[in-house]
Amino acid sequence: MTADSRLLEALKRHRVDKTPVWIMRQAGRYLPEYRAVRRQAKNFLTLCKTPELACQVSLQPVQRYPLDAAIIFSDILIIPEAMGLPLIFNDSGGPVFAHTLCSEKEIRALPTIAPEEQLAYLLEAIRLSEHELAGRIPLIGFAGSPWTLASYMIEGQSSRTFQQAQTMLHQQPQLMHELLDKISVNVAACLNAQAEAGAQCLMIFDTWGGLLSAEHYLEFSLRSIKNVIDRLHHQQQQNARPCIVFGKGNNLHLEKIADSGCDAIGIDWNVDIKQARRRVGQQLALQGNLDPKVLLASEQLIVKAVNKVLSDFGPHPGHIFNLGHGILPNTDPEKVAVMVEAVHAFEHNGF
Ligand code: 1CP
Repeated sequence: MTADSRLLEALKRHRVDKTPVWIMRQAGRYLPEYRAVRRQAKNFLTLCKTPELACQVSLQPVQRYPLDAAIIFSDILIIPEAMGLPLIFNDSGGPVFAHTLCSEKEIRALPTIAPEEQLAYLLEAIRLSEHELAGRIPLIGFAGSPWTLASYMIEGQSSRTFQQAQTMLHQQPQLMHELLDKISVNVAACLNAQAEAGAQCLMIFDTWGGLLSAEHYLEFSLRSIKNVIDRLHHQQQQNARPCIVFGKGNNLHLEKIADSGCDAIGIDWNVDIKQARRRVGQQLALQGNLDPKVLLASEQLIVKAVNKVLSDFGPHPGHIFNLGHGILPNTDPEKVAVMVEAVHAFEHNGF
């Protein structure tokens, strides 16, 4: 079986020869070759907006390791930027919006974007990467969940609690819904355009859904994710690309996420993967969930932890190995090689 079919087959819950593996944030700061290109580009957004460079860094991890997927190098915050919010990345790499959304008037005035125009650089980077990959492995396109994007647009920067966004949700829930609906339309348009440009799999990063209470998660985060997925299905019809929904802190809601129409759920390292599979495994695939900090340990401990995730999942179809969140910038690239090799070497007893 070629690596090309491995990820896509696992997403259909078909049996595969080896568990497919890729790594969230695999193109990034832990790789010296990434840091070199990043220095050359001077700033992070220029890197995202220069298709040749974005293609080059998307391919770096798959040139170094036998990974089963590439992910296009970009960022979730390019959609808010395309919606008119000027974005900068400060020296430590953190995003900052110069102007934050606060009034009803501003939210009502937010535009519907045309990805072919405002995100032309992303679509070109996908076409270039697809050309270079030449069908060897699939390319993943992605976007942030509407709630996660709204959180940054209201807060203006990263935060542990996103209090401004939470305040709007609690004081003006209707306005929050309006904002989420506007973002959902743009997220779906961006994902559909990425599929059209050649991405064979799509992923939604719901990084901050876990900050919400159970009730609010369903009403504000999952509802808008479902809105996005409905629009993907509607526009892609026969040729639908599989969609993975990753959520940090989503353990409570796996059954509900499984009903959203996605093909796989990405789980973080706090989820018990054995139980998660029992809860939803008959319905869709699971992606995850090695603690990224394990890659700071010795080689022996890494192999042991990889084997535990795989044996906990068990000899069932529908597993995509990944970390439970993005790889840490201080990870030794040699340790990543150990992890990838251990995943591919693993054999379930009796198979
Ligand atoms: O200077 C640098 O190199 C900046 C570091 C960096 C990188 C490498 C940022 C800034 N973004 C990225 C790339 C990126 N972002 C990818 C690349 C593809 C890959 O190899 O996986 C992806 C998928 C993202 C997605 C992303 N950006 C998310 C969701 C995923 C997650 O980790 O939960 C989020 C929340 C962002 C916002 C963002 N962009 C950059 C940073 C440091 C952050 C996080 C800010 C925060 O902690 O709130």
